[in-house]
Amino acid sequence: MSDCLFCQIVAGELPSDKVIETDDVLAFRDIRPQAPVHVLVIPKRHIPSAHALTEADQEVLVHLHLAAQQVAEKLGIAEQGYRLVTNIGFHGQQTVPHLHYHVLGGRQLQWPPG
Ligand code: DGP
Repeated sequence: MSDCLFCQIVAGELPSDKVIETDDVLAFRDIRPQAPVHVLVIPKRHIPSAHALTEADQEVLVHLHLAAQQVAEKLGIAEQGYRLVTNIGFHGQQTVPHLHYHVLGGRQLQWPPG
């Protein structure tokens, strides 16, 4: 078993509330939602963070981004708007070291973040 939480979710070793699944990407609801819609979109292949992406990852990055758009459409937040966030490292408060977009919406979000 992988010691990466999100790799375990991809492998089906841990349950998740799936929203979208393709060959390359999985989207599932965040266990601690910060908005009425809070979905995590991850590549199935382990990439530690957005900062670890390289030119060789162009295809997966496109798939990840398009899946985030599809989540927003599917859950009805695209028209009113939403936020895509990817936290990186310690100061970015990344807690799971597997690249993920947060798709947040369904209420008026605030800016700037804390
Ligand atoms: P971040 O802090 O940016 O690395 O975001 C990690 C998110 O992952 C955080 O919002 C909570 C969520 N999370 C942590 N463990 C689980 C889990 O087991 N299942 C699900 N669905 N989400 C999780």
